[in-house]
Amino acid sequence: MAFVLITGASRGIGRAIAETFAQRGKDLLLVARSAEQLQETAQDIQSRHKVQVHVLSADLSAPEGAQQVFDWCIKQQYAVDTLVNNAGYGLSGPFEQYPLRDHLNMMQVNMNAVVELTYLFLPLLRRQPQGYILNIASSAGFQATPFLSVYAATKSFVRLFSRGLHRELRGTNVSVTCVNPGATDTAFNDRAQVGKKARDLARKVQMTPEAVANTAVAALYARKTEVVTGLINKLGVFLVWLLPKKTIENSASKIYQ
Ligand code: NJP
Repeated sequence: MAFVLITGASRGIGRAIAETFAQRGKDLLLVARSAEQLQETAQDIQSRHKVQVHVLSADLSAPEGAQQVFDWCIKQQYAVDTLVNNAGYGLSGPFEQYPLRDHLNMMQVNMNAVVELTYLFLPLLRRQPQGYILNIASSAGFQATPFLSVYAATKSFVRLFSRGLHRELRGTNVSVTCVNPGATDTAFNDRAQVGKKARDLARKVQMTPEAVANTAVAALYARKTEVVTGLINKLGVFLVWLLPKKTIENSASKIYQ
């Protein structure tokens, strides 16, 4: 049986997506940097589900990261019918606070690796009876987000890339689905160094990674173009559409400054 390949599967939303596919009996290929967390995730899933799970420790901020993932699949002769581009992170605070290298590394993981993996795996997906690509973007990708500026721009890129490719592949066996979570209870805020105000707000509205994963996998199998997870995030996206950009940007600025 063909595998589901998931990046950023060692914890958070990626791990929950792995669990959701395992519940459907799908074999898994899990990628992240932390070998230990990947092994622990694989063992946990295999202890409860009759599925194969293989793991690869790879750094997708490295220019050769995506190619390394692809070469591993080819060398091991893993057939892949589903690619989940989930690995990603943010950096909050003033743009100038971070070394340029930190921004570029994040852009490499959030955008370049997504495009590279999609490009490399698409020919393999086309060979399968059914092929799926699931890209995890963000509700932050619907507007400029001051003090999370580069992250929001990367997720806007993922949204537009996904929507464009979805249309390009219409009529083929491969579909592209973009999922936009809002605040979700993962390690995201720690890695992004999000401040107290935004964390307090997130705690009030955040979804579980399991709920996000269920929505994401259901949307993938329904071959939807794009979904926003949860009612509150849907309302947020509606307000972004409705209100003047300045109003939205001022309020985002107050949250993340
Ligand atoms: O975050 P977290 P989430 N190379 O930090 C891996 C989006 N999102 O689950 O490498 C390879 O718990 C990392 O593993 P490790 C968000 O933008 C979230 O929330 O070992 N892998 C871990 O497995 C992202 O696209 C929220 O550190 C790398 C995983 O990625 C997706 O959801 C809101 C890596 C991150 O797990 C999953 O993030 C939103 C690298 N260089 C969008 N760097 C939210 N949680 O609130 C990290 O709108 N990983």
